[in-house]
Amino acid sequence: MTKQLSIILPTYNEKENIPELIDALHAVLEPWQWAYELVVVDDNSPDGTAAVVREKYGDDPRVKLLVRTEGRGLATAIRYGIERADGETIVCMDTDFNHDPAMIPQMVKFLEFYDMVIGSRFVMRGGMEDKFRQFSSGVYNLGIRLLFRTPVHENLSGFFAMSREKILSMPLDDIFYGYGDYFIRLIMVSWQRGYNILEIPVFYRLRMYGHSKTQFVSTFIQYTRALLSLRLKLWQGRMK
Ligand SMILES: Nc1nc2c(ncn2[C@@H]2O[C@H](COP(=O)(O)OP(=O)(O)OP(=O)(O)O)[C@@H](O)[C@H]2O)c(=O)[nH]1
Ligand SMILES: [Mg+2]
Repeated sequence: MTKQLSIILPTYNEKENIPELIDALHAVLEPWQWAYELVVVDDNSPDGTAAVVREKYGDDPRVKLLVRTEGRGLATAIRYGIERADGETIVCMDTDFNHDPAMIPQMVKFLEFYDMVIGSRFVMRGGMEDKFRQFSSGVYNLGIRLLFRTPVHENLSGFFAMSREKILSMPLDDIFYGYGDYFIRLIMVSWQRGYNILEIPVFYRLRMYGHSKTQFVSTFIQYTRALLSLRLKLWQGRMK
């Protein structure tokens, strides 16, 4: 059944965060009376995240639990969720409270006027509680802007809203692989297509429970490789 809104929630070992996040999302979304669904895409987390969701929300028709038993990875999990979502509008977000659920109504509303709305730490009033991460992500984003000559301040958040139709019209195999670098590719293709992109300020709180899956040095190397390969593909016109 078609819905207005699907929130894609990729999880890996988020058993403490996900029930609190689902409750917080319901509290934020219920007053808007949108037909929405929360699509949890769990990669068979060893901590039993899926079992927690099943037990607590098994009877909640607004929560759709998808468990992948083969393969793991943030970008492919997000694609998997989007392809199985029923909402006309898609919002993607992290499930550890880095991304504030309270921003979602704004993102959805602004999508009436834009093709893509990005939660951005690098526009006025945006930021991070973790100041070292804020600084290093800021420098990295500056590098991305120079390399691709785009005015987008935030290429790394992974917190965004877009119509499902527009996402599915993208070259999905060329975008959705790797980790958070998929988001850079999604933005660049959107930009290249002339989509109107709006950045709204978001402030990242620290992850509530559990551990980060991002290792600073290996992520830096992976993203830099991804950037250079993307730069080459765009120059060669191999991605549209
Ligand atoms: N389904 C799925 N989700 C994942 C995978 N890796 C990470 N995630 C989720 O992706 C989101 C971002 O991961 P994080 O570990 O928070 O990465 P980060 O935000 O860069 O790092 P911290 O906030 O410092 O922990 C979280 O919601 C994770 O649960 C994965 O392999 N599969
Ligand atoms: Mg996080």
